[in-house]
Amino acid sequence: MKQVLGLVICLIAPGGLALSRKESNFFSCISQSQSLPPFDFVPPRGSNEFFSPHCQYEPALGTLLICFHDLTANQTKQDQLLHDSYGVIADYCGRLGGADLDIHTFERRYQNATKYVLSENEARAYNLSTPIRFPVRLNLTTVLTYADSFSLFAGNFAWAYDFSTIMCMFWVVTLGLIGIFNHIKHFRWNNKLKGGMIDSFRSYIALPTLNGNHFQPWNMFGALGKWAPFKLFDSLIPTTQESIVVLLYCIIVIVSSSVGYTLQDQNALLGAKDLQYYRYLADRTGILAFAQLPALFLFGGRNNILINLTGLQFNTFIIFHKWISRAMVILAALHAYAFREYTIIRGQYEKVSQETLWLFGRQALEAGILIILQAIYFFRSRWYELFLAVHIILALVFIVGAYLHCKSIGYLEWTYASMGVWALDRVWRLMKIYRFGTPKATFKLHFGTIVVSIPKPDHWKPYPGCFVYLYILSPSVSWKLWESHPFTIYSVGNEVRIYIKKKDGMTQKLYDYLLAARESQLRVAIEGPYGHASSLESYDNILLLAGGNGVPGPYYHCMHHLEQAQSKGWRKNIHFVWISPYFTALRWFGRELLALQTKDQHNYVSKDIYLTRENKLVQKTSSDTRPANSRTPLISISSEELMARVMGQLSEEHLADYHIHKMRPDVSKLISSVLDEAEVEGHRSGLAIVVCGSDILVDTIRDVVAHKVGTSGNQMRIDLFEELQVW
Ligand SMILES: Cc1cc2nc3c(=O)[nH]c(=O)nc-3n(C[C@H](O)[C@H](O)[C@H](O)COP(=O)(O)OP(=O)(O)OC[C@H]3O[C@@H](n4cnc5c(N)ncnc54)[C@H](O)[C@@H]3O)c2cc1C
Ligand SMILES: NC(=O)c1ccc[n+]([C@@H]2O[C@H](COP(=O)([O-])OP(=O)(O)OC[C@H]3O[C@@H](n4cnc5c(N)ncnc54)[C@H](OP(=O)(O)O)[C@@H]3O)[C@@H](O)[C@H]2O)c1
Ligand SMILES: *[C@@H]1O[C@H](CO)[C@@H](O)[C@H](O)[C@H]1NC(C)=O
Ligand SMILES: *[C@@H]1O[C@H](CO)[C@@H](O)[C@H](O)[C@H]1NC(C)=O
Ligand SMILES: *[C@@H]1O[C@H](CO)[C@@H](O)[C@H](O)[C@H]1NC(C)=O
Ligand SMILES: *[C@@H]1O[C@H](CO)[C@@H](O)[C@H](O)[C@H]1NC(C)=O
Ligand SMILES: CC(=O)N[C@H]1CO[C@H](CO)[C@@H](O)[C@@H]1O
Repeated sequence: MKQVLGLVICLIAPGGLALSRKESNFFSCISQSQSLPPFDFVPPRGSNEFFSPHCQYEPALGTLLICFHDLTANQTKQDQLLHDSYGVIADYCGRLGGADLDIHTFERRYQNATKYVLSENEARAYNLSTPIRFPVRLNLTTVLTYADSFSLFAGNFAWAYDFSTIMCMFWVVTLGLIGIFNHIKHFRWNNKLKGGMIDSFRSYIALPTLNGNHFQPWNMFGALGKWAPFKLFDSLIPTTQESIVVLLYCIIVIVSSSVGYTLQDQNALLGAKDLQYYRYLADRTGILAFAQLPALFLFGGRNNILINLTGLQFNTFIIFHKWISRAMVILAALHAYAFREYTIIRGQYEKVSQETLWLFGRQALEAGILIILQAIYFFRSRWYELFLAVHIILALVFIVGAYLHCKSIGYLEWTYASMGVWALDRVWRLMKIYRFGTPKATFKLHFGTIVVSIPKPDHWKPYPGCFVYLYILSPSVSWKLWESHPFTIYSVGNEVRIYIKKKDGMTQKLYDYLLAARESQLRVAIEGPYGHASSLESYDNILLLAGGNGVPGPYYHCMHHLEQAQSKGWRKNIHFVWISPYFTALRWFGRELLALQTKDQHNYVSKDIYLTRENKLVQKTSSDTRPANSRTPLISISSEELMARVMGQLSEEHLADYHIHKMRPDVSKLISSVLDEAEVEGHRSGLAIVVCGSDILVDTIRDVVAHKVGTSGNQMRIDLFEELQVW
């Protein structure tokens, strides 16, 4: 009896068949039938010893049919239940039992079997030398104890599926709610959503960073983090709202994998308590791990439809992607651990651990653990391209391993969904590249910044705040032609401009190349546009805050809204503020600054430039205290002409309409003054703040805005649109 049970378990054990309650009758009857002396049937070589007699030998099949009838007798929907059980036999016999059975013959076969039937006691009187040649009516009491065990066993799978559904609903509901509030920003009555509870919620939950760090890496060891081994613990911290979503998700994962286990003293199917426990845990965590896959792959893609639907940034989804991956790997590790213990107790470890199914599962888990380790901020921020390549290769190893692990036992829908989502993202990316084409772009080194001008096809529609991935298809710069880097664009006329600040990777190579060549025509591919078209139309006041090289996005908004205002006759307050260290650090953007000045004849936009480190320089060189906003008549000529004339020597005189402050601005005061001005001018319907700049600046502004929302009482609604992204 024990050995026979062992056989059942061994067959359904390694991967954990998806047992549903439908299959309960089938497994109960077949298990009980296995405890009889053997039937007069020798399974053909290589066939499944467990299923093939019941599929190929008439008396054994008859035994099952009689058992089904007995189990379903007196039940209201007997026909339906019988039909389900017949379906299960036909299915298993087709897949594993080596016989294609027609369920329409089952009723006739049952009738025939009843003519020859033996009682169980009679059958037990047989022994090995005289095998059973007739159908047997199994003892219903014992069959029902199996049914009990199976229903617990199958019930565990049902719990796992229910929790998977709950997790899916969790994402739908949270992201849906966030999405609704983001989309309301398109409408003017968004600006009525303020005061009391709403402000407190936004001030303490929706807006602020968790600990002052969001885009700046944070180290849990504080100051120690500067030293080598501690540097490994640098990490990016989600905002408060994102942290809450992540926390809720983790709670759901923990609850899903820990409740709903019913252990019996002795389970007919699994045996003792510890065996039941390990087996249930293994099945549950295995399915839950698989259930994470679609969201994991969806959230990691550039063309995630949810980015569009929720209005959340790609980097928010990357945060969720990271946490889902961690949960998934932990669940998979628990699954592996529990199965290992289970097979060890059953004494099958040596055998089972050599099966391909086990080996592929192991491969997937190892790939998963490696991904988590190689993706830490330390590696990602230093060797992004290497990180990405290794990440993709390991993800492939992982998903193929997961697929093969489950190939013979089911659950493939999760892996198909994941691979589908991934493939779709790739196809979408190729389509985006194809739509832009691969034009030749002009690369120019302009005061230390690389300015790229790319002719744009007419049908390609950029929008303020969007970014693209730039591929440089020129082996002389880099042979890694597949490398793509995200850059914010500014588009004017039929040209797309990108301004690249030199870092240490591809941008460094490009910089070195241009140092020699100065100006160069290189073929590029552009993948985009990506990012949101921030809906600033519904706000009366717009504050565009840029820091350093982050200026193209806010500037694009500025030009766009200036055009809109001029053509539609809007009255709005638009403030363009650029914070930069030195005046010389403005020169690379001189052409654009002048273009704004020329376009904005009536000073519709208030234009401020803060030079945070200029003062020290100025004190050393001159005592130039000319009032910043004295107008120079240079304005009348076109910016292109002016550009040609002042190239290389852009000075404060040329920027007559800009207020140039040689100080570090207090962002809080800056926002207050914008609010006060709006109050005075009667533009009370909302303030949109668009920020892009260095990580410290953006984090500071986030917290300042959160504070303002909480303390500015019944003043107007303030919304923050961050354009910086770090992942
Ligand atoms: C949405 C967005 C818009 C951006 N817009 C601009 C812009 O207009 N002008 C500008 O100068 N910079 C911009 N950046 C930053 C720019 O993408 C990086 O500076 C550039 O990719 C660095 O390339 P590198 O090989 O020289 O980097 P490295 O010196 O190798 O790395 C520098 C930093 O950039 C990160 N990084 C590198 N490659 C990528 C990548 N493919 N995707 C995401 N992060 C990466 C690294 O993690 C590291 O933190 C933007 C970034 C994002 C995410
Ligand atoms: N969408 C995107 O993700 C995106 C888009 C474009 C660019 N970028 C990246 O963003 C970065 C741009 O930053 P950068 O390095 O060019 O900037 P930067 O030169 O360091 O300039 C930032 C300026 O902001 C000031 N500043 C910082 N914190 C401040 C605060 N709390 N209050 C007031 N002023 C503050 C600094 O003043 P001090 O001198 O006093 O420190 C400095 O003048 C680049 O790395 C670029 O690649 C990203
Ligand atoms: C009827 O059942 C007996 C015993 O199981 C079997 O030997 C015989 O082949 C069956 N006949 C038909 C027509 O299925
Ligand atoms: C069905 O009813 C018959 C007679 O009422 C009874 O003998 C039999 O045990 C019942 N079967 C089940 C499975 O309850
Ligand atoms: C097996 O059964 C046969 C007849 O049914 C009987 O003669 C024999 O002794 C039995 N053998 C054993 C080991 O019980
Ligand atoms: C079925 O088995 C139980 C215990 O295993 C026993 O008490 C009962 O008498 C059996 N019934 C028949 C019909 O053999
Ligand atoms: C929020 C957002 O970006 N919505 C966009 C989703 O995609 C459609 C069609 O591409 C756009 O029209 C929406 O603006």
